[in-house]
Parts: sequence; C-alpha cells; structure tokens
Amino acid sequence: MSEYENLLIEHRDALTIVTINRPKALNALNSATLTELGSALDALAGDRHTRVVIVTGGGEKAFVAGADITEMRSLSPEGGREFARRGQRVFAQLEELPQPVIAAVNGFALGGGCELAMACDIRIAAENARFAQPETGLGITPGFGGTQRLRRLVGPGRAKELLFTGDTIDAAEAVRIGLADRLVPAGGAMAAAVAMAEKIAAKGAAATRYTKVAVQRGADMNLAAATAYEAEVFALCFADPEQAQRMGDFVDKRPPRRT
Ligand code: DAK
Repeated sequence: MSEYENLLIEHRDALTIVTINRPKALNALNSATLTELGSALDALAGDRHTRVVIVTGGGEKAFVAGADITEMRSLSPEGGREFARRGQRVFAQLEELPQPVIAAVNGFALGGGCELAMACDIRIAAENARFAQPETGLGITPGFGGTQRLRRLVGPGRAKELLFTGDTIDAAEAVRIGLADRLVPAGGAMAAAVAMAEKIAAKGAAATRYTKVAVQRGADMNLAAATAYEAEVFALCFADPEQAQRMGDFVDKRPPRRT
C-alpha cells in the first residue's frame, strides 16, 4: 500500500512515476496533496537509483485541474500566505530536483496544474490535454509560478493573453507556442514519457544531472557567466567514473554500459 493518500509512487527500474491521484476531484491540489508531494520529492532528491522522474495525473480526464478551489475559497489572508508558501516550496523542489522530470499531461492542466507541468523539465501532451491559467476568473492571481514560468516558455505577449483571458488551449496549440514540447495521441502520454525517460536513463547519470543544472542555473546568468559555469560542470564530469568507462567503451568499440 502506498504511504500516501493522494499520490501513487511507482518505481520502474531507474524511473519513478509520481501520480497525483485524486481523480474524483480531477487531481486538484489541496494542501494535503502538496504536503505529500513535498515529502515524495524530498525522498526522490536523495534517491540515487532514480535517474528520471515522470509526473502525471490519475484517471482518464485530468493531469491536475488546479489548486483545490473548495479548500481555497475560505482561506483567510494568513491561510492564503501559508498555502502559497507551501505550494511555492514544493514547486521549487520539483524544479530543483537533480533528475530530469517529464510531465505526462494526460488531460486538464489548469491553473496550478499547468504550473505543475511548467515546473517539470519537459512536457508531453496527449491530444486531449487542455491548458489554461483561469485564476483571474476566480478573482486571484496565479501563485505557483504561472506568471513567471509561462512568460519564460511562450514569451510575454502570449503569456499575458493566456493569463488575462483565462482561455483554454488544446495540446496542439500548446505545442505550437512552446508551452508543451511533444504532442502524442490521446492515452499515449505515459508510454511516450516512459520511452523518453528510458532513453535518458541509459545515458551517464552524473552527466545528465550536471547538464540539467547547467541549463537551469545558466538561464539566470549572462552568457559569459553561464558558459563559465558550463565549463565547471564539464570539469566535474571527469571526476565521475562513468566518463572514463563510457569514453573507454567508445574507443574500444564496446556498446555503452550503464553503471
Ligand atoms: N478544485 C476542486 N475541485 C475540482 C477542481 C478544482 N480545481 N476542478 C474540478 N474539481 C471537481 C469538481 O468540483 C467535481 O467535483 P464533484 O462535483 O464531482 O464533487 C469534479 O472535480 C469533476 O469536475 P466537473 O464535474 O466540473 O467536470 P467537468 O468535466 O464538467 O469539467 C473542468 C472539468 C476541468 C472544466 C472543471 O472541473 C473546471 O473548470 N474545474 C476548475 C478548473 C480551474 O479553474 N482550475 C484552476 C483553479 S485555480 C496561489 C497558488 C496557486 C493558485 C493560486 C494562487 N498562490 C500561491 C498565491 C492556483 C490556483 C488555481 O489553480
């Protein structure tokens, strides 16, 4: 039995699949789910066996239909602050996870759900996936990074249009504007995510982690600082036994081996 009430955690060799599992509420994020997600991410951050993480939603209809509106509606300003802090901590943990994280977006990704997908490294959208930031229609601002990550992914004009209008876009449009990275048939998001994750997991584990950190950190630096940082992580690879093994395999014409 899972140690969580609202999450399923499945380890498949070097992959770990995290399923937000409240299908009756379209996987809406209540505070209990956010707390559980924080604990699961803590465990994953220290899990050397997991090379790639996949995040998805339970059931057929939704990835995550947002923060839980029934819980949010009666928040006091104090409670709102606490909810915001807890959520933002969890979303930062997700973004900072050392392993690559793939979102398998299998349905509605609205509000906090769209933000959850955006905090992942790569988004695979099934044809039936729908994306929106409907918060202003509920009289609130997005609070799990939506005003920031959306602009970085799609540019200011498109981000503001989606944020101001709350319009829902389909998976093809999400891919067209850069909000999602891959379009797959309905029902195919998990299979596509697993196939991609297996490819990633077959590469050097430390090299993959360093590559992620270089892309993430470099985004907030100027080019000179970012390429200097890139040189440092490149140097670190030569302290990792996998580099010697993988380069030796190439030179000696052996297939690459995973350590
Ligand atoms: N919260 C709670 N329950 C939800 C929910 C949500 N976000 N979305 C759906 N549900 C529940 C419905 O109430 C319904 O429950 P029962 O009536 O069966 O008990 C069940 O899930 C099935 O939903 P529907 O019956 O509505 O299903 P439909 O197929 O008819 O419609 C829908 C699907 C996704 C179009 C519709 O459910 C919908 O519009 N849902 C709300 C989507 C939404 O507005 N999401 C954004 C929520 S706002 C912040 C941090 C975070 C946020 C803001 C600030 N700070 C840190 C400052 C985030 C805000 C949001 O995410």
